[in-house]
Amino acid sequence: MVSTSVKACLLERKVCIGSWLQSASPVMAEIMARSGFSWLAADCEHGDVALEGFANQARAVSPFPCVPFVRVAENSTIQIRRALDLGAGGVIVPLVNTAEEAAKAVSSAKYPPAGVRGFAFQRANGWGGDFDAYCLSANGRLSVVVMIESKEAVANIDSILAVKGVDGVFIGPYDLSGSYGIPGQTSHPMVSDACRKVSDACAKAGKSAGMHIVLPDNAKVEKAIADGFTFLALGMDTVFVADGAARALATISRGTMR
Ligand code: 3PY
Ligand code: MG
Repeated sequence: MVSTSVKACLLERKVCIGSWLQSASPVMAEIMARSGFSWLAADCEHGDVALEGFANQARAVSPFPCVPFVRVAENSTIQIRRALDLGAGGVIVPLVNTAEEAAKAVSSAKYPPAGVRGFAFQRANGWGGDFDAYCLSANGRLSVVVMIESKEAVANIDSILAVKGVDGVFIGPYDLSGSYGIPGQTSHPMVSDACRKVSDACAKAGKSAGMHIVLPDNAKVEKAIADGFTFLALGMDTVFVADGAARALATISRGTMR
C-alpha cells in the first residue's frame, strides 16, 4: 500500500520533495498528491487534523505515488501506533530533544522485538487481509523522522542521530527560532548556524536532514539543498490556497471594481 521510495531517499540522502497538510481536507491531500509531491505530512500537532482526518487523507492520496506521513501530536507511543495503523508510511515526531526521546519514538514505531508497537487488524494491513505480509515488512519499510526544534536538540544532535532506526531529522525553523529567543526570525544567523550544525552532523552520520520551508521560494529551496537538506517540505495546503486567492484578487484592478 505504501511506496518505499521515500524511505529509500531518506536512507540514501537523496532529495525528496513533500509538503504539509494543515487542514483535515482529503480534497487538498488529493490535489497535492496529484500535483506530484512525493510525500505529504498531515499535521496532527497543530490545527484540527485528527487521526480520523488523516485516514481520509491517506485514502485520498492512495492512487498516487505519494507517501502519507503524520506529524504526530507529540512523542507518544499511542499516537505513533495509531498513525501507522491508519496507513502512515512514516511519522515525523515533534520536539525530540535527546537520544532517549529519539529511542522512544523509534521503539513506538517498531514491532517487537525491535520495539513496542502493538498488533491489530487495521487499515495499514488491509483490515487484516494483508496482516502477515505487513507485519513482516513494516519495521524495515516505515520511516521515523524526528524533529530538531530546540537548542537542546541541536546540542544533542550527534547522539540523536546515533539512535538506530532514526531515518532522518527534520528542522522546525519556527520553534527553533523561538528556542534561540528570536521567534519567527528563521533566517537569523543563530538559526542558520544551528541548521548548519545539524546538516553537518547528518552528513557525518550518513542520515538525512530535512526541513520545512513554510514560505518557499527558489532561493530558499536552492540554499537548503546546497546546505545538505534533502527531505524538504515545501509550503502547505493553507498557504497555497491563500497565495492563489491573493493572486486571483490581484488581477482585479481598482478601475474594474468601480
Ligand atoms: C516549526 O517551524 O517549528 C515547525 O514545526 C514547522 O513545521
Ligand atoms: Mg514546530
